[in-house]
Amino acid sequence: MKFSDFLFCYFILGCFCVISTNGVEASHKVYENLQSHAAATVKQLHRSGYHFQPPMNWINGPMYYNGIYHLFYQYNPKGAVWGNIVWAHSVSKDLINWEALEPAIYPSKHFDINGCWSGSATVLPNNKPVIFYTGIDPDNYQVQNYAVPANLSDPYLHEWIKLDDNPIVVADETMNKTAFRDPTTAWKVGGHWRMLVASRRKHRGMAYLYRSRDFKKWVKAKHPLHSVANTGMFECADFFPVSLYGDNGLDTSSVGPNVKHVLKVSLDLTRFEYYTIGSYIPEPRDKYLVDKNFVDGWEGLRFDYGNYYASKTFFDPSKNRRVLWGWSNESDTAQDDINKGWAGLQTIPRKLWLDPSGKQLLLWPIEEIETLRGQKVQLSNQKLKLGEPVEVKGITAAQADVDVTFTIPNLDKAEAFDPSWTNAQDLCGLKGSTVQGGVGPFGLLTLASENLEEYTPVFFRVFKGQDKHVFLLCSDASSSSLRESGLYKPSFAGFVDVDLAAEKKISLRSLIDHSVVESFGAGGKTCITSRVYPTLAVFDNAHLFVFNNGIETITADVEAWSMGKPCKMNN
Ligand SMILES: *[C@@H]1O[C@H](CO)[C@@H](O)[C@H](O)[C@H]1NC(C)=O
Ligand SMILES: *[C@@H]1O[C@H](CO)[C@@H](O)[C@H](O)[C@H]1NC(C)=O
Ligand SMILES: *[C@H]1O[C@@H](CO)[C@H](O)[C@@H](O)[C@@H]1NC(C)=O
Repeated sequence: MKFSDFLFCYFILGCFCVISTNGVEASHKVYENLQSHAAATVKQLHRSGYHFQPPMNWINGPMYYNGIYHLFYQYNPKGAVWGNIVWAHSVSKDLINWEALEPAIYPSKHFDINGCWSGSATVLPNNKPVIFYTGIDPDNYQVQNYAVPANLSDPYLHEWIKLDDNPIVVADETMNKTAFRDPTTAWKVGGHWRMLVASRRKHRGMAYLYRSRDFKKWVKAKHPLHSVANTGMFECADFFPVSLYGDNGLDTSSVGPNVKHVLKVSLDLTRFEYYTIGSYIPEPRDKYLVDKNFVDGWEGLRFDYGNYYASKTFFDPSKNRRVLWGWSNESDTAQDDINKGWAGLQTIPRKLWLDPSGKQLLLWPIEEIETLRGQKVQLSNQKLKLGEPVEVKGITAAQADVDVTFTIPNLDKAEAFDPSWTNAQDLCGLKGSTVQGGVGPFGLLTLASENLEEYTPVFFRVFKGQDKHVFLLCSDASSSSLRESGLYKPSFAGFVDVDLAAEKKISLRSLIDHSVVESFGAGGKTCITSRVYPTLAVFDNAHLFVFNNGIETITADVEAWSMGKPCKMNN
């Protein structure tokens, strides 16, 4: 079977969450009844137009090498059988158009015979790339392996070789051999390379640190780089530097006085990711000190407060930026995925850098996505009065890029903030888009049917806190579909750290693509990805509105574009 044929065998999807939840234990939910029915055709309803949509994806190691972007992702060509997880491989020159190649890594040796799970790529200073990945061995233990390109002159690096000195890292007696995975991109300071492997010790999330002089013999450091009590298993750890000044990215080995470090972990138990920012002190012994005032645990900052997991960053030297890529799973059922013939997508890659405040990161869709912008409409100085939504007409609302700046003349009418509202998602559930407020809710009604039977609102709401205003950004799926059963419709939300005293403006950008809405509040301070499945608001019957259900009148300046399809989309 050619790879392009089995790209359409998408029935493994139900297992995705299981890989990460339970490793190889018996509790795998394998949807056996679903395994053998490939969808005859890929259903177009709800399929995204401009997002990368492989059959199944869990970012392994995005990489830039000699002018080409490589995306490796987790994929099972044979259905839901655990042992066959391979590294599928696609290449691109612009992060927009993609070409699928043969899988880069698949089970073939004793050290990965039961699976080739996530990992990372590192480009060594001699311009040679190396992949680290987790192999599942005959005992179902998780071990760390490496692979190198068979032919460095091949611009696409089709073929990868696993050398016989694998595995390079195995869990020792003090560690859990079935919870030890996802090696990071390596970095080098002084004479030593370092990398992390994610794990757990009872309920403590662990980021074990390994060091090597020659990139082959790796020795576990006496202390993990970081660990956090009561988080549960860490997965897909990512550790990278950000510049204190400006928005340029840094090579993963950068250290120095103008550099901060970020540690991100995906939490298996909550199915969310969180990050901290801190200082990395490599010598004499590696220390990562989280800056004051960061929450290190389930309530910490997130790259995205919605459907977003297993992300990885990489340094893109061609544009001097750090690029983040995350996976967004479906919010319908496994049976729906079988019927659709596909599931899961990659969010639009995001450039990532440190906010000037140092208190958080900023994320913004890579500029290349703007090349897909087509027909443009604009609404200037549009007054938004309580309960009078205004339609943004003239674009394909099911596949669009919308950028709005809201001007709030006065914050006096903001509702009082109850300090017990610590959970943004609960608060959004309580104060939905139709619950009248003082300042807000105002924002967009995306993927809306003409008469608003269905809509996915993305909106701000402002509260008066004890000593400052509190901004909430919601992306609420609860009214997204008339379909009542089998859909997960959370009211995703995050707080937005802004001070409107001076400017009185706040921006919102949403990338809308049939069943995915990716939103960026306040220039990328708070991001939320929602997956929704309208029944009426599909294709040309989807509409877009700006709205305000607060007493204070808000002004909106809207720019919106129809979005095109890339020429080459992997399949
Ligand atoms: C390596 O790749 C180059 C470029 O594609 C090709 O010309 C050459 O034949 C390849 N070498 C081998 C040994 O396959
Ligand atoms: C090791 O990890 C596995 C998978 O997460 C878990 O089921 C098991 O209980 C862990 N063992 C110990 C001793 O913590
Ligand atoms: C995506 O799917 C929803 C609905 O099934 C689950 O609730 C989430 O936990 C899941 N997210 C991840 C990261 O697996």
